[in-house]
Amino acid sequence: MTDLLLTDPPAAAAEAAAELARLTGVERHDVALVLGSGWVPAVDLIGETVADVSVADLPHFAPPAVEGHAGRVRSVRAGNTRALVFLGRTHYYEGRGVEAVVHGVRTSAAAGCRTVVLTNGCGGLNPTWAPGTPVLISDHLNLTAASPLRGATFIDLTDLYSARLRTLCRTIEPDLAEGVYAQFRGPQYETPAEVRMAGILGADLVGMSTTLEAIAAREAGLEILGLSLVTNLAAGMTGEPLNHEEVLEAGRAAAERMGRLLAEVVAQL
Ligand code: 8IG
Repeated sequence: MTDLLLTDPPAAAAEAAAELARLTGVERHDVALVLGSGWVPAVDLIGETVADVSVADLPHFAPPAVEGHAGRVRSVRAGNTRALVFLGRTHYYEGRGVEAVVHGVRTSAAAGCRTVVLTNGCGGLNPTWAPGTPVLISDHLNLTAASPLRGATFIDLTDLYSARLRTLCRTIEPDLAEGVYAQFRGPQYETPAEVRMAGILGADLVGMSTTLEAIAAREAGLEILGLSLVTNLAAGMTGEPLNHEEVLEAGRAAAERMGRLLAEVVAQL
């Protein structure tokens, strides 16, 4: 495997951005949104779809692997803002390597974006957060033991999740909760003991995405907004086992609220 994605990730991102511009007819985009579990149904509220592309038609993107994740990229116009909306993402647990996980973020930066909105569905550790509760990510614990950075790239992650953008979200939804997101490798959900461990370490949310993308986004100079949708209480907090259908249902139920929030954020960037 001597794919450009592995030998020169920025060059791979530049190739993908050029093809994206060609296929969408949009030369540059302003903001990228990555819609994770539960967020995809919100896409139609963000703005007017100008173009819809399969990631399979873009250089160095992996085909989608998870049900409920569409594997498409839309160019959406919201007023004067051009948004690039990824419907689904490549997860680290798919085993395609960290370069594949962060390729969308790097492509977004190469496409001109200055801001990225990383969304996910996750488990919540706060028992007052019912399924369908949106939470602003204030900070993260990267528990994957992986990094998208190579060599001695000593990047500062203080205020990784933009305080400015969190404040903006609160002008739209004043009661938005905020919390620390822990990324586990997955794909299995946590054991109850792992959920207790995450809580002791300072996590409020547990999921399988976002932190590696946020690190790559910071390296690329993007301002980052992280938004989680609590789709289930984390393992062991109720007597019930977790299931993927519950995740999808919480997303469908919260889609309108999430869509309105994302549309307002994009409009006010
Ligand atoms: I949706 O409870 C969703 N994704 N790790 N734990 C982890 N990932 C998740 C969970 C969860 N719910």
